Amino acid sequence: MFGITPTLLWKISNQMAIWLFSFVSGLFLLHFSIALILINKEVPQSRGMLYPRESETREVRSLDGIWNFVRSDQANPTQGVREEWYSKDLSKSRPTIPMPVPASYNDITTDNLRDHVGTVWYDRKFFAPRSWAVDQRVWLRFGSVHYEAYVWVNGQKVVKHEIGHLPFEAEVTHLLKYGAENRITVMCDNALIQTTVPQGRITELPNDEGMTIVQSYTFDFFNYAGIHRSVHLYTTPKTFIEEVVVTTNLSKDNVGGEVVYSVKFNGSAVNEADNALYVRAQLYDREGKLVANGTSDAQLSGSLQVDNVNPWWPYLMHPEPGYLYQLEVKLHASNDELLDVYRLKVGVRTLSWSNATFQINGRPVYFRGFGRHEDADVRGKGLDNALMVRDFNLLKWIGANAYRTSHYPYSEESMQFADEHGIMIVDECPSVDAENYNQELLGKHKSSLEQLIHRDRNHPSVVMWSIANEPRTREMNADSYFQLVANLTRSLDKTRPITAAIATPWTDDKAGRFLDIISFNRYNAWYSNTGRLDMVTKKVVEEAVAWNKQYNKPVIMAEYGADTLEGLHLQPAYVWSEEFQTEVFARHFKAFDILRKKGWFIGEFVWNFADFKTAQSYTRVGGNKKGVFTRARQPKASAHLLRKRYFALARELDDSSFPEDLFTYIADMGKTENA
Ligand code: BDP
Repeated sequence: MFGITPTLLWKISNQMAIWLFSFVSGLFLLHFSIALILINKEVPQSRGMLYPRESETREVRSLDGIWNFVRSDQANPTQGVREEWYSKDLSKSRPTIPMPVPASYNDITTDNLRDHVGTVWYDRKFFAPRSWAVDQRVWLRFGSVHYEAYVWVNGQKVVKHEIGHLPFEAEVTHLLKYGAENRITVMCDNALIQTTVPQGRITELPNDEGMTIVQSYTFDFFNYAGIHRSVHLYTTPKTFIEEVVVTTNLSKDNVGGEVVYSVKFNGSAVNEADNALYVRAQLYDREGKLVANGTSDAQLSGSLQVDNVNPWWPYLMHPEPGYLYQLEVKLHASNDELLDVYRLKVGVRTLSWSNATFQINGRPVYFRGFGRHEDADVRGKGLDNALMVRDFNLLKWIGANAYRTSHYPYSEESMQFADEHGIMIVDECPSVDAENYNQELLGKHKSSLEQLIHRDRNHPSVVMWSIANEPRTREMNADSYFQLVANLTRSLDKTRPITAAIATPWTDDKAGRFLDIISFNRYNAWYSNTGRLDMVTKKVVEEAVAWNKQYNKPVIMAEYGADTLEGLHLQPAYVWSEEFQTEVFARHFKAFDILRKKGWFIGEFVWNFADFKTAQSYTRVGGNKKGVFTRARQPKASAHLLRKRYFALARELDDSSFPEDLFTYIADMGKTENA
């Protein structure tokens, strides 16, 4: 057991306490207007968690595949823990069904597993080779389990992790049977309450059979759950490289590059007196040529100078975008013995920002991109390489240079892909629609950012941290809450600016002053003035100007769009039709072009890249249909329009050329066509 009574019952009572608290504090507020005092407590520091990579000192083994699966009785979510289902094969406690890993479990079966609330169980067997018993450590790592995970190996507790979309790991060296079969058991809980990130509510409601538990949430995507990303076993030497942090610099003319690294090791096998470990760092270019090397100082830090450097540039900003070097880190003992080797990709680039611009390698950036979701038919939020590669093909086809990981951290594999392809990422933590600010929520929100930054700090593609989506920033406490969240983020990474996507009207917002860049979400002609295409351009311009005036910071429109049913054509444009989405976009483009001239408007992000699933609602036909692509990743009419705009912007701002098929031949229009 994990020392606490897991999960749902505890959560429900916890939630009731919070309701009670907000009710009581609500009474107080009425009479005395006293704000809840939020205390800035330390958050736990992540350790290790380097992406698992093979090397001459490390082995990596995937545990992906078909696992056994059991859902708990919704009314009895802690039964499996009380009855110790983890102590033997799950099939001995309950009939199991096959379940793919990685995948969300919700849409796999034909019964209503989709709407299950509470705990589910997974297990599988694996073999630990005899060779692993000698002189090394074995680690068990999960790319992500949503929302909360409890893990046992051979019936022994290993690790507990809360908050989805983030990796966690634990050493299992001492728990494995080597040269024998082992069992791994995972209990996963999807319940969201007022102190989880994101928040939700659990209510008990009468149904035809008596009472049932219902999960609700305000955010607009389906609460997919399960083992969403790969599960790995990997080995390290006893004394090993635990962390590598890389930052980069460029000379003014972008000709000289610098890679600054700092390494942490871990290892009980190291002699106490032996404080003379050192690191040899070597940097290789794309062709595998060694371009710089050096030896660290005693703190295992150092820097490498790269002459005639190839900086990392975003897609279409340079003929060779996404240039990556390979950094090879070798940990040596004082007697020069090679202890451990870890390699990672490094992009050499600088970021800078002011109250009007955002620059990469000294050149101003204008973001043309998307809000997205990790979402697909059948596998839900499960990692899917085919889908990921298709999405990057579409991003490049359409000429985008950026996306926001709305509304949670995306897979590590997709971050690596973005590095390779020069796609800039606004990296968002899992806080969406935050409200009823409380101390416990603050702790978890901060922890989600700490874990995110720990995971993603070395990615050149990550150019900004988004600390929340549409938090209720007019609420009492929003200012002290976001001050603490922003301060923590800044203390963890000074090299990237901070934003949040805000939908609260600028007049009521209490968070913008803590950000470096203001992002706002607004659905003109959709949620406000539905259908009124004549009420878009002016409103967008006015709102962006107001945000800029209020905070004197660069402004991005982080969401705009319209639900569109593929194949529905209505002329003149009418809501839900392809014509309407196209027109809504065009009216926004006009506003963006007016705003671009003002000097501080730095980006446009369409909502959404593709259609995605949501909770059931009468405003959603099979999910949110604001995609420019369908859920099957085929273009709607608006995609062709957006493509023309994004390439036109790239040509105007970054001098890139048009793809040959951008314009369809219509007639011999001389210079006007494909000029
Ligand atoms: C915005 C949210 C986004 C929703 C979108 C919509 O940030 O998650 O999907 O609205 O309603 O407010 O389409």
